[in-house]
Amino acid sequence: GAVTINDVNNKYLSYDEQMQFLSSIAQQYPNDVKLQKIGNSYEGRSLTAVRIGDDGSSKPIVWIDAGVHAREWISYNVALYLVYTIVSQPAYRDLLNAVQLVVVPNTNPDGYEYSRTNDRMWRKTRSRFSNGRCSGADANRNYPFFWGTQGVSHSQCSEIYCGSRPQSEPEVMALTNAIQREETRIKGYIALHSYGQEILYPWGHTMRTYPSDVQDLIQVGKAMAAAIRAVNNTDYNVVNSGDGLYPAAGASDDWAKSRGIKYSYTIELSPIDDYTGFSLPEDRINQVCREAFQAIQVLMIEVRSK
Ligand code: ING
Ligand code: ZN
Repeated sequence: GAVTINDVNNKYLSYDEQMQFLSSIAQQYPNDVKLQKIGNSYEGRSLTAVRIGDDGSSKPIVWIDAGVHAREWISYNVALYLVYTIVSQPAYRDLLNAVQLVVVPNTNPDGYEYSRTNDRMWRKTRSRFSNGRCSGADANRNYPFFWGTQGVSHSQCSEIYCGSRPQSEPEVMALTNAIQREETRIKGYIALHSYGQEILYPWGHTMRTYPSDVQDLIQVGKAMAAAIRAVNNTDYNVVNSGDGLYPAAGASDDWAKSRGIKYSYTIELSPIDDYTGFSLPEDRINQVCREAFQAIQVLMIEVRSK
């Protein structure tokens, strides 16, 4: 049968089911939701951007993408929940009139399907390189900003292989092209990952180096964390990704920030650090979705007033 919000709230979905859900939402809310194909994955799956509240005007945009790392399953559900909730609840009408949202719910469909069917802990894309022994690159090390410098590997078999060159991955090429087409309007960017319950801000390519407006990033990051805490007392830490986690060059949020997108973050969703890790039980999906939704709403409100 049809894929419903009930499914999104209660189970992990295949790529095809995710796309079915988006099609049904686009059919149900034709004035609010437009599906835009921004490219193909290495294996030829469509990369879909969901444009919400795109009325052809020059409203500020908040851009959300999810699941660049295949095993971080909760991120896909959070993105789908966001699409559904923002268009189906009248309370968000005003916000959508002022701010456009673009959501790419699955930025690595090949890796995700591989994680579902072959290797639950798969992280990378599934591209093949010439003379390659191993498949895939870490798409979050493949963005063209300080590419290949720190916290990466140049070995094809590594989990953090940065690719043969910047944007070697078709998924990264598609995302950077799509963002650059409208980058002057994009005021907020969040890459959804898991896990760790952290709101990470740039720069991540090295340690103890921050954008000049880092205080603004921290302030809005803390407002997002407070909104999450208000739901069920869940704690998200606001930290610099280079200092708090580890330096890693070629990540999407660093690149977005380098393009002038002021509020650029990576959110590490739940769990925090328990034994479930990437395999968050399905009965916890809904709460994580509701929490992340509140954080994204904070960012939308912030850019609206800018
Ligand atoms: N974490 C991110 C990673 O790509 C990160 C952390 C984000 C590092 C941004 C640097 C910059 O390793 C996960 N869980 O993937
Ligand atoms: Zn990740």
